[in-house]
Amino acid sequence: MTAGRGSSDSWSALALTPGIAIVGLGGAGSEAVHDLVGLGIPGVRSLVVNTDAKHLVRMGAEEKILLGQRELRGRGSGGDRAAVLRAAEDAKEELLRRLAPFEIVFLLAGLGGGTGSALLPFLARALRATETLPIPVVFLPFQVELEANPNRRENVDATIEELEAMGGLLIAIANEKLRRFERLPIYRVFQVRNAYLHSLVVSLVDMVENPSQLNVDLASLKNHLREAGLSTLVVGEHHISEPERLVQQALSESLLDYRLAERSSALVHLDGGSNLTLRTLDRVIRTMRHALGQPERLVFGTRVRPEPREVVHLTAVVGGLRLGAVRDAVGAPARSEEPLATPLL
Ligand SMILES: Nc1nc2c(ncn2[C@@H]2O[C@H](COP(=O)(O)OP(=O)(O)OP(=O)(O)O)[C@@H](O)[C@H]2O)c(=O)[nH]1
Ligand SMILES: [Mg+2]
Repeated sequence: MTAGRGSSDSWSALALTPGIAIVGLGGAGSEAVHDLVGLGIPGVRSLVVNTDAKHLVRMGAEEKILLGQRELRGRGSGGDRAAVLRAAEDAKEELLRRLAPFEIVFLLAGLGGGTGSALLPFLARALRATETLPIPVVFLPFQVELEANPNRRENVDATIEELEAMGGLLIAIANEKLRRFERLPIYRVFQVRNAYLHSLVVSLVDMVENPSQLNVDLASLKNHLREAGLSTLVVGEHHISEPERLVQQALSESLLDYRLAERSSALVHLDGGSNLTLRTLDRVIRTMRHALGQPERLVFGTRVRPEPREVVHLTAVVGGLRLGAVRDAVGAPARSEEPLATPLL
């Protein structure tokens, strides 16, 4: 039983309780939450946590938490992870009281600073000891940021190693991959990234929150993750006539080149119209199995809308990422001619 639920006797109240939260940690994480709120995330609670009071004030989120007021005086940590960790330990009970009532908590941070980098693994670990499923979402810094500052690189590597070792569902977005848009103003580049992240969050929320014909709910997601090792999330959308392209598109649009270990797995959900046939489903599953190197386990679900639809939406949790996959992405700058789309294998 998750703490904080069941305060009402009515079961319908339980069905309406927001079970999912997105939480921005530090500057970059908070800005991403701010953008996601702007794009609309119905039924999802938004929170930001920072050591920087001025930054916190500007953010549009339902709840805001200033951390480390005594030591850091609301001025940010300036890269001091140790100071942030001390503040987090002091506030651990309060943070868990606010976050543990949710069933899923997305934790967003840009790695390389002090606040987000320290808080993300701290909270992921603390939440894993509860019933709540934490989903870390990390932005990996641009190569130039790391070249200019070796301490930052150590900081980033340590955080990634910790997250990879924890296993579970991890969404990592390599900022270097955004170089494809290098002629756009910087704020637009981050908007493009956040729009992609928005589609990931909304797809996962939709998959577990709304009942479907072949259901993939929170319990099946948790069961799947228990065995899947380090996993990630991909989404795609394509015309119903080309199921193979739908899979390719979903796998290639990831903003990180993942490499799979020998034992891969997948949980696949298709959302389409009344014209979605078993044959289409079959083609999607076959292509997925082939692309992932014949995974050991492949669970699937579908939702069919009452009206016909030209477009099918795919959401997949891919398990069995090779350890080091995320860390390697930090070390490998993308060549500008390299497509954003890089297949999983
Ligand atoms: N501001 C901002 N930074 C981003 C964004 N995406 C990635 N980053 C990177 O996120 C990393 C961490 O920076 P911040 O989030 O500002 O750091 P912080 O967690 O607030 O930590 P301190 O300010 O050191 O306490 C940097 O390497 C940024 O380049 C974004 O959308 N906005
Ligand atoms: Mg900051």
